[in-house]
Parts: sequence; structure tokens; C-alpha cells
Amino acid sequence: MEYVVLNGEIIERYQAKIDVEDRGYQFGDGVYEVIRVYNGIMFTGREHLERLVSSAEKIGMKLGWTIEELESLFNTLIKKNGIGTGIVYMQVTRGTSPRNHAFPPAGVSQTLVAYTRDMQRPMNNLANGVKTILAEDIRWLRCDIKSLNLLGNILAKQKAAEAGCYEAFLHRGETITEGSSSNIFIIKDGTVYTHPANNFILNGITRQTLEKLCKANGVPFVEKEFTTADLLAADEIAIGSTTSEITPAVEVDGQPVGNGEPGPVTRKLQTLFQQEIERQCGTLAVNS
Ligand code: DCS
Repeated sequence: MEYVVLNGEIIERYQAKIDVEDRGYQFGDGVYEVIRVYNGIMFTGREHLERLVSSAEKIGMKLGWTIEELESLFNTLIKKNGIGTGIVYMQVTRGTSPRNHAFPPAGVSQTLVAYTRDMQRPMNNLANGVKTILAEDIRWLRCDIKSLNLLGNILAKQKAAEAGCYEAFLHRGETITEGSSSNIFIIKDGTVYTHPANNFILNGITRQTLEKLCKANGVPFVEKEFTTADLLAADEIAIGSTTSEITPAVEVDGQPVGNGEPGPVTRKLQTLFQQEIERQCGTLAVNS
């Protein structure tokens, strides 16, 4: 039996019905989060839920559930679905109302949906790294909002998939912003560089966690714009996201990154990150 959250309730998946005029379905008018689960425990759960609240506020929605209510609902869902290693996906839309671009009248309640999925850690990618391409960043100017509207991201990811690659690195003009579903870190002479947290990127929870870990462990970490040329000349490149953790990028547009193997700083970041997972969620099994 698979359970999902619909509004405040946990019900069987087949019983969950969304109206055809839900604004998430018609406009992508809502926000979402993906939280990693290790050993049945949400990793950086608070930070994700706080970002959900903040994404909602940025589009003029005051969430109809408190962080504590959401935490408790998702913990119950994880337990009921028997998730050990996986994810919780959640989205909140502006609700169901006759189609009209302007916000629905007061009193229309938001739609909250959440489900879990078993998802092993990407052990092969973590060990060997992944291939990537460059793609133009054609998204809107509020990439700091984790909006359901992902067309710009989808088109870039599809381009990567068609090239047999894992991720597309997006550039606005010459500036690298982020990946289609990740943040990007380049390493040059032992320093980690990443795009500043402004409206051009999503301030990833993985990114924020990594920044804290670097600062606490004496790894130089600098928030600064860098160009496609800097990226191609980097010693190492790492991708950071909830599902990818810290994944080495070993190729960009067919060119090897450094010597084409995951580098020592990336390995150090992976170790620090895994230690943080284990601190929050307990020891990880070797292959999951
Ligand atoms: N940038 C974009 C555009 C993203 O979509 C994501 C995560 C990130 C950065 C990294 O953020 P987190 O570290 O908080 O995950 N995207 C989520 C997604 O859509 N699937 O998995 C993660």
C-alpha cells in the first residue's frame, strides 16, 4: 500500500484526486521541495521546509500549514511507506479556482500534495563522476524561488540527456549560474567557488550545508561569479543537490575536467558531506 499526503491528510495514493482547474496543473502556480531521507530520517528537513515557506511568501502565498505540521505529516508518511533511503516530494499550489491569471478570491484553500519514493544514493556517480554540457540559461529572473514552473530547467536537462550527459551547466551570457537541477562548484588552486545566492540561482540546501562544512573545516569557499572560461579551466568541478549529494563532474562538452578523474578537493567535500548525513541520520550502509 502506498500512501500520499493530500492537504492535511494521509490517504492511499489511488484515492488522491486533484481538480483539473488546480492552479498547479494549469499555471504551475505553486512551490515545491525535495527532501532526502536516510535511515528513515529527513536530512536537513527544517532547512527545506523553511525554504518552502519562503518560496511561498515570495509568490504571495502564506502557507496554510506550519513547519511543525508539515514535519509531522511527512514523518508519518515516511514511516507508513516504509522508506529507508529515498525522498519526500511535496508541492503546494494556490488551489482550485476557475481559470484566471489573477490570484483566486480569498477563501480558496491551497492544495498540498506529498509523496515518498525509494531512492538509493547514486553510488556509481559519486565514485566515478558524471559528464555534463553547457546550455544557455533561458529561465526567468526569480530562480531563487523553488517554483513549479520548470520549463527552462526541463529543456536544459533534456539537452543533456540527449547528449548522454547527466547535467547541463547553465550560463547567462558568459556567467555560469547553476545546473538545471543543481548548484555548481568549481575548484581552482584549492578554493571552492560558487555563484552568489541571488535571484539568478536557487540557494540549494546542499550548497548551504557545504558552505558551512567548508567554513568549519578550513576549506576556502568563495561566493563569486565565474565564467564559462573559468569553468573549463577549473581543476575540479562538483555538482550539489539533494538527490546528487556532491557529485564530481569529470567532463564538460566532451572536454575532460582536470585530468578527467574526480579530484582531491571534491573527495574531501564528499567526505565532509557524508559525515554530516551520518551526524543527522545515523550510519549509512556501504552501498545504499
Ligand atoms: N538549483 C536548481 C535549479 C535545483 O532544481 C536544485 C534542486 C538545486 C539547485 C539544489 O538544491 P538542493 O540542494 O536544495 O536540492 N532540485 C531538486 C529537484 O528538483 N530534484 O531534486 C532536487
